[in-house]
Amino acid sequence: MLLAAPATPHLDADRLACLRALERKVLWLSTWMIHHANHLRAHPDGLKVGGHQASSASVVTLLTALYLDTLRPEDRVAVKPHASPVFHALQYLLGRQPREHLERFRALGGAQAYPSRTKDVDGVDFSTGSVGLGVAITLFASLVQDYVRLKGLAPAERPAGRLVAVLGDAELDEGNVFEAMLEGWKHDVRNLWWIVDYNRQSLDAFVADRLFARMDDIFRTTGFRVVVLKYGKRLEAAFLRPGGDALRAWIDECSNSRYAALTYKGGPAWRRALHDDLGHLPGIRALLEELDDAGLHTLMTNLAGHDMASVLEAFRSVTDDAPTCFLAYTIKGYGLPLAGHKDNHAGLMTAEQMATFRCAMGVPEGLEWDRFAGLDLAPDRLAAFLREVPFGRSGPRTLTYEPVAVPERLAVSITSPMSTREGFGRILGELARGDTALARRIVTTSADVTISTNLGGWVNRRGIFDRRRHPDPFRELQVNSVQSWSVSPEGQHFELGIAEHNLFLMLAAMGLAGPLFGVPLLPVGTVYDPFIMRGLDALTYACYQNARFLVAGTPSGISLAPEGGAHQSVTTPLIGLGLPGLTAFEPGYVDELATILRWAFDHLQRPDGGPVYLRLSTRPLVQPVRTMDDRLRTDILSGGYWRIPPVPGAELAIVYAGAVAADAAEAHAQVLEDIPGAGLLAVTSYERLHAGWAHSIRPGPEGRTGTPPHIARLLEALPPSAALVTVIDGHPAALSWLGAVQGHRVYPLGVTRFGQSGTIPELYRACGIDAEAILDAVAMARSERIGGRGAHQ
Ligand SMILES: Cc1ncc(C[n+]2csc(CCOP(=O)(O)OP(=O)(O)O)c2C)c(N)n1
Ligand SMILES: [Mg+2]
Repeated sequence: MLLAAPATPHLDADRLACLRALERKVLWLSTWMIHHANHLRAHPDGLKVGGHQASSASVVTLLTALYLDTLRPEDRVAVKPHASPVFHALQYLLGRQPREHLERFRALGGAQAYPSRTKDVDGVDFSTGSVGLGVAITLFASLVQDYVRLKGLAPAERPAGRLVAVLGDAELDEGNVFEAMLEGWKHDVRNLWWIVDYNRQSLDAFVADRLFARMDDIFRTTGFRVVVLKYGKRLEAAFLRPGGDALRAWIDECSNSRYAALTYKGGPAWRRALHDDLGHLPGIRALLEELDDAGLHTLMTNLAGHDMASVLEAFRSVTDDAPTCFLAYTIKGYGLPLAGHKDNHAGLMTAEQMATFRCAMGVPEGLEWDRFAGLDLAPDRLAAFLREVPFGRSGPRTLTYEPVAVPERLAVSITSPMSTREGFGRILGELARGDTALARRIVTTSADVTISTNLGGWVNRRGIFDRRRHPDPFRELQVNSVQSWSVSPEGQHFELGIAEHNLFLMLAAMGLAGPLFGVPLLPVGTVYDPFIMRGLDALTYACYQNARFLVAGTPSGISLAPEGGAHQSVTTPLIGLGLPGLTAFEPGYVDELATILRWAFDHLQRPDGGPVYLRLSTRPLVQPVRTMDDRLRTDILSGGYWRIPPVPGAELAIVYAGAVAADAAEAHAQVLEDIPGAGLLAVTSYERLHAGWAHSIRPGPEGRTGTPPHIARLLEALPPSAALVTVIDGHPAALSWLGAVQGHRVYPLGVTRFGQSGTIPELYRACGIDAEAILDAVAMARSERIGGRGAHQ
């Protein structure tokens, strides 16, 4: 016996019936997909496949309402990672995901465990997986949408979309979400919907009851409208009956864990609890008598997040562009025997439970993948409904766009001595001067270090972006300053607060402007190199989604000198070397940097391109006077070149990367006195050298092309007995692998402890990367050659 849900007058009954039927199907398909992957596919390695039946069930109504009713093609969505099966089931119903991919959920080439932009075929807008990041990127993507639209860059026929995140409540434990909210508030973010699947459970635990009492304050404080979806239509109707106020108060005061435990236990447990606590009220006694156990359970679990009519009403009630947080009460595992159990996060239904569930869903054996089997509406009617779903008319979710032409060369006036950081500022300053297509598509951003990373010149010319024009009182009052930064919709620089996480999420969002909004941007971000760590998960996330951006890390290494150890980066070369998809360079000289930057602007736009990281230094170096010929250019871009090639049979080479170029050259000049033919090898990208080498030894059609990798061609100039002394202002492992290419002995110098304040000579001495340290290593290499490895000990 069920308590009837009241009709909602302005919701078309036919539409509601279709949505309810399809909601059932989405619950079935997502649960079945996980069950199939775990129980019905062969697993030779014996590993559990996993999948999240409870997390998925929790969000079925919300996602069904969203995808089959609310979303428009221009909207973009980040779906909470553990709802991947629900997302894929919906795309399957819409004809955007082939059945084989569902059958291969969590298998190679099948639907991915967590929605993936790059691996899934059914139009994932934002990858998710590391909780909190998918939420925050929607905020930055909304700012980027404003940017391209206010500049008239977006296709005219394409309306502004909503940026939507459907998130688990525990994602709000991630600090990065709040960092993003503050930044969004500062920038007056619009068109943003965050829909919280508020099941009050995380992986291990129940969300603290007290926490969410504060949550809507936090949202409102940062400019969000909060729409709470708490009780469904049945419960709302029950609250209007005699004793209804007490019933509402009872549920309101019920702790999250008690409510969940009662949900798990079902009708008899609800009856006992209500009888004990409210049985003295005649209205409640009447209710308990009227309903059987199943009806009582349905009533007591009728939260708005599972009530299609309530969800549709809430979504449709928002018609303006104010950022909105929907706090939707749900039950983890709703509709499944896992519902409410405290251990349900990784819980999987047993074969018996699944068989019972299949019967309850009316799905005949053998028709488990059928789109409509077991539903009480005719397949034709449902198919017709699905054909009309607005989101279904999206076309490909990844938009195509024309790349921007990059000139053959980037101009830079090189003075000597000069640092690569200064060179970077000058190249951008030069670009800012001209009204080229390239300059128009560059958008810069920095987390409060615009001036100190030398972006000031660019910003002086191109201005700061904001949705609104701002006056500049300093200029009006004629206060002298080298920074004259106008703030307007024409600006091309996004000024962010210090949070590096936000910087990388912004770069990720900017770097997806092409596929998301049809407008390729060339994002350039700057960050103090050591603080890459501060945003590392977001940088990884950006690379994981193949967002296209360039980030310059500067200052880097102990070469920063007086600023001290907290600001001196040590391990960033290894990040550059190791992050998949990221191409990393550490140029020593400014002409190398100009060559690399030009290449990078092109690489960012290529189908097989990717993001680029430049590790730049504040150390001024005397610049070489030379012509950049094709050979040198190619070598720089391939990762290295002989500044002084070794003579045939030379027994030693000094290999360096970045700002230690001067010390390497000084040591080399001295070495020549004893070893006349010694070589001096400049490494501009340990990452590219390593990638080329790794690729060449990889079996299969992609690798072992027969062409030796660039590093092998360079090192062929040395006999196998030669030694390499490598040096870098960073972790020595960035270069020490070079010995494995041709079997050369390696003496790797670099920084292996945290730095401190001092002068460059003092710090280079202390960390063993100055010319003297290089010469010591050379002496060791020579003695070992005579006496065999270890002879110096
Ligand atoms: C950054 C990060 N930390 C930890 C995890 C592991 N993890 C996966 S889901 C989860 C809890 C999620 O709870 P909630 O967001 O409430 O989602 P629900 O399953 O309840 O819908 C955790 C800790 C993760 N995916 N990402
Ligand atoms: Mg949760």
